[in-house]
Amino acid sequence: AAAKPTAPAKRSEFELFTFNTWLFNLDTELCTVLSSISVACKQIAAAVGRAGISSLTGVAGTGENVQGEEQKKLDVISNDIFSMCLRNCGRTGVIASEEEENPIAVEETTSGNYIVVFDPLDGSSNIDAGISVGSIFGIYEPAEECVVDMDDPEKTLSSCITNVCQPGKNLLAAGYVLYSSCTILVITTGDGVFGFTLDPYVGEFVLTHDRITIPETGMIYAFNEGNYQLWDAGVKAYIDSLKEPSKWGGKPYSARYIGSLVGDFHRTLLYGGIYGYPGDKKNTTGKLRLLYECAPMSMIAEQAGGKGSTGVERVLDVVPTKVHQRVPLFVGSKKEVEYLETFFAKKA
Ligand code: P6P
Repeated sequence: AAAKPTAPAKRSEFELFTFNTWLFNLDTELCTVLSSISVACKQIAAAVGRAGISSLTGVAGTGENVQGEEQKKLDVISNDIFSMCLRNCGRTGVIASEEEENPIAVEETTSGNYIVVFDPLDGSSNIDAGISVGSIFGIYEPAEECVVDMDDPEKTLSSCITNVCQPGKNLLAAGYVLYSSCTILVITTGDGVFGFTLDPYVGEFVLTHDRITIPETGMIYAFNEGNYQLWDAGVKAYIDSLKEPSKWGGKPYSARYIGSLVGDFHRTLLYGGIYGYPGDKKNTTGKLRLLYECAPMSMIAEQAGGKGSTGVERVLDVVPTKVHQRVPLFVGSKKEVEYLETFFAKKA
């Protein structure tokens, strides 16, 4: 049966179904966290949109982050904005950022006690060229209070994160914001996927994609083929097969890759296809991080009828052992991810 539309029929052209209206259906505590994230992303959208004007392009001069990547000015600014909004909402117990080595216990917590993991500005190497970037987040609900031993906060916080953040069990909400030709917030709380486009004149995210479903196939693949020689035989054979017209009714797959996960994933979600970042000879677990990149994107894909896989298992079944743990990621149309998995099965 067709999913029920979420937005009521418009009573007037001036009636907007905003993100805040959509939030009213949720638990108050979660609603507060998500509202604070939407405010952070509006601020980041403004900073990204004015980067060239406000001298916000270029490197921060803070050296490399925990990922070994040179921080951009906007990486630091976006991380600060995200962290401040999450602290000030009073509902987060612990926050973990791609930009911070260790998770942070939030003193301002008054209730809720959620664990929020995020990549505040993914793909920031694209900023100076004005290419799409994005923010990615996941919200986990701890089964019990995350008791932080203030004598050894770092250790207990990391164990708190890895014990609590079981993507397949208690990833309550997952989402991203794409900063591109439009600023669009895409989110799931476990009952479908919804897209809200920022109306810059009203300053609100407005529902534009009511219950997104990913197309069965898209005949588009997004892989960085510059790494081809580093990939194992199964992945090479898979990529080679996409280029054989005879296998696909006379027209091979199209390659589309902008080097920004949020942009490549969003196109895959709406047009179908597959995004892949395999492990390789240099990095056997690939580049993307489980908790705040692979798991949120996989939850969104599954909620839209697609799939998120490491090649050999469902991403949401991976039990984390480290905050910045990396896993290979293949995500998109279910049929296309399952076709890729046959090349891993063959190898096995
Ligand atoms: P490569 C950006 O650094 C990122 O984390 C993703 O947004 C993107 O898909 C990927 O890495 C690009 O990595 O190695 O192809 O430049």
